[in-house]
Amino acid sequence: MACEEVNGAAAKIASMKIRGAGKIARSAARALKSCAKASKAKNRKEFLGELEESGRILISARPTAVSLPNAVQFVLNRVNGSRDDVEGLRDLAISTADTFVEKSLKAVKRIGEIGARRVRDGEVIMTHCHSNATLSVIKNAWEQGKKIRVIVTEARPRYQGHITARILAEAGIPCTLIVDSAVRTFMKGVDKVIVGADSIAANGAVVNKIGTSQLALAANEARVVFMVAAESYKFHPRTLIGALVEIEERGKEEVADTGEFRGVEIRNPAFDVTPPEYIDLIVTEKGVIPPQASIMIIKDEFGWALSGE
Ligand code: RUB
Repeated sequence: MACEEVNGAAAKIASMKIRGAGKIARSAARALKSCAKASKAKNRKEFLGELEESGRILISARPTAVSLPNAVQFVLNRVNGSRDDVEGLRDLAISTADTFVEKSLKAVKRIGEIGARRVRDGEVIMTHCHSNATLSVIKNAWEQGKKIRVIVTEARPRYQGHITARILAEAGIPCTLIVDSAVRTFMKGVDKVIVGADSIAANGAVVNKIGTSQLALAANEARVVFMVAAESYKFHPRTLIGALVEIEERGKEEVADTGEFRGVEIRNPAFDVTPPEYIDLIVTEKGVIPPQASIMIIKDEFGWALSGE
């Protein structure tokens, strides 16, 4: 049986109280840590079974951000690989979950430092939705004294752009909030688009909040640099062997009052895919890569041999 924290974290991820690929990953690692701490398992088999089950519950909370299964696998792979008794496994699960969270936070910070080098004084940046990796780049550039300005899309239907706009305003960074459909109108005055990622495929395609690919198209048309800020655990190992990233379709009621639109089909895909041709660079904590080098990050992070294949 999974512990309360695991069920609680899974429910918060599903309802988007916890959201954004990085935060989702860290909360899953923390939930596994709580599960390990609280476990009353009497032997290895029971302990590993509980952790496996908790991992399954967490992974099934939301399908698109690969950071979630990657975080769970990070902990499970290490624990499964140990021959220790229950107490040893417990300590290992706790320390591995802590390591994941620490590595993740460091990665976001490092992406900020590396990405900010690509931002020039006076630039206008456009971003979409709310991405902590993107904000790390923007805040770093600002703290370096670069007088940047940010255009933020609202990101219907959940308006995560409002979160970004508030954070930028609190930091004193000039920002303009626009509706999603105004992207092309504003693109002419933009120097760089920076967005986050939920999953990056082996071919460099980036899965991110619905509407991201529209920004990419408009940026391509206006010859504006399109940059993605993403930690290496956002790269999807199974795309190496042809797996497709599942695009989450959320409830219709997020889009409109269903009672008012009887007989109308309402669709609500939460993410879309931006092909590598529209992406100039991906900033990871390991450095800047062209999207076509995504396969190297996957190899470096996960190896060629994928578990379960
Ligand atoms: C959030 C979203 C973000 C990425 C990256 O979607 O698409 O751009 O998750 O975020 P949702 P971060 O709000 O549906 O979770 O850089 O913070 O990991």
